[in-house]
Amino acid sequence: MEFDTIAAISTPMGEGAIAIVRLSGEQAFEITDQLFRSPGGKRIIDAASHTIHYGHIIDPKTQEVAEEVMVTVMRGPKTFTREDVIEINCHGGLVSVNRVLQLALTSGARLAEPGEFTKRAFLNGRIDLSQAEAVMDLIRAKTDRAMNVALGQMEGRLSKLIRKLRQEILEILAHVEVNIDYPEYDDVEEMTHVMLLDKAQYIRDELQKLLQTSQQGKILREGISTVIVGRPNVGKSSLLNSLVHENKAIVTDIPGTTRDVIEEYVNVRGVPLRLLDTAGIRETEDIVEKIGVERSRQVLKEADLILLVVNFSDQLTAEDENIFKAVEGMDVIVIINKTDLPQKIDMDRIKELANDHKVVTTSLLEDEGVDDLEEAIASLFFAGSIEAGDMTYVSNTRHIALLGQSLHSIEEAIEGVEMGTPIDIVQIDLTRAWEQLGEIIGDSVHESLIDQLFSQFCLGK
Ligand SMILES: Nc1nc2c(ncn2[C@@H]2O[C@H](COP(=O)(O)OP(=O)(O)OP(=O)(O)O)[C@@H](O)[C@H]2O)c(=O)[nH]1
Ligand SMILES: [Mg+2]
Repeated sequence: MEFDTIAAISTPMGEGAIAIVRLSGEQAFEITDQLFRSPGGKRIIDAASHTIHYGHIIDPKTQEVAEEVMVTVMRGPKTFTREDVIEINCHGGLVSVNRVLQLALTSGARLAEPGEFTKRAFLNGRIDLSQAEAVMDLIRAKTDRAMNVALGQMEGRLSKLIRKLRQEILEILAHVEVNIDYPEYDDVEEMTHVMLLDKAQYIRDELQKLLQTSQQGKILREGISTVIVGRPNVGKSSLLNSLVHENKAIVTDIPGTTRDVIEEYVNVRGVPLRLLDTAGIRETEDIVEKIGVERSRQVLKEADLILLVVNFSDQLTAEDENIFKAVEGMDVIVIINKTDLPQKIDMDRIKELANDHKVVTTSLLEDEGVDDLEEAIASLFFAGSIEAGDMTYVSNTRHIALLGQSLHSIEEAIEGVEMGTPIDIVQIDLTRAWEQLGEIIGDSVHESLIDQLFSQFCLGK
């Protein structure tokens, strides 16, 4: 396919040692040649593929030097997009990188939309849709494990599995076809039914297995949304700081210190947590604190895990009890903090309130009990350890939905066969399952979906 030439800054916005302006498309080399001057007068268009060239970017109108650069030349199809690709490595700050981009744009390139480079890689057949989505996950991966999942997907592990299952469905469909075409042979029908059930059940089991990984996959990708709640001053922010091993949140002895939700990513024994420290929950007249308390209540609802902190050295209050009530039915670890101080808390009542939840005692001031807490978190989620490396995890919401749909279609087909439904009805269910799986790898996707998907990428990718 032929597309116009796109350009974007492909490195994060902000100060860095280098920043890269990337161009992709038929005119990438010509456009660069208008801007680039090498000391030896070499032209990019004559350069060998996958070579790098020193020189300057100049403004073609004024001949003023804009930036000192290294230009990487990559000829399609051996590139990310399969098109001709130029990467201009700039070393200045934001201003000069932007100037280089502007010059590329005034010389004939078009500003790339978010994800457009990856979209081209997909449209030009270099990667399939699930691989393209993995690129996005890779950029966002918060932990090593999430990175491995994304890498595995990018290498096409999921695609391979999906292709295999689709192939199996096709084989069943072929048999069904024979059955419809030659209904006079009784034994063909007999065989088709047995085979159909057999194969469909196998596919159902495989889909179920894949879906079972999706919970963990999602966790690996996004982190377990973990909310620290409790009354003011019990040590919530201290807990966040302990878990991230850094003083990220402000800790003071003034109740109501934390006013807004603080978010940090942390890896607890391989379990990725998206940790949220919240404002202590209490009745308050302070308008700012009130908003903070309201936010605490909101994030609470979306949490995968609650770390509920109470004060060992204080009596339980109605506020504590209310917080326990608010998290009923959720995954909760109760943390009794400040054990270095004299006990005032009623442990029997805590046991009643905690119910089945795990209870951990800590003194964050003296750095005690944090190990136990980490252990509790890890065992809660992975019941031991998981082998992220060797499994195909499904972590993408769109993939999970499609897998669920195709599982449903397969189940309908199985039910149909078992109930003796006419074979052409069963055929419809099977075909649907085949299409739904196809959507995961982009074999039968709508164009609007493609646009929407790629627009979620960051600019320049
Ligand atoms: N003695 C003792 N003090 C602690 C312990 N953990 C925290 N503190 C102190 O308790 C006070 C409150 O701690 P924070 O972590 O700010 O409490 P918080 O729950 O975030 O409070 P708010 O943000 O106001 O809701 C600070 O002075 C901490 O140093 C502990 O284990 N023992
Ligand atoms: Mg706090």
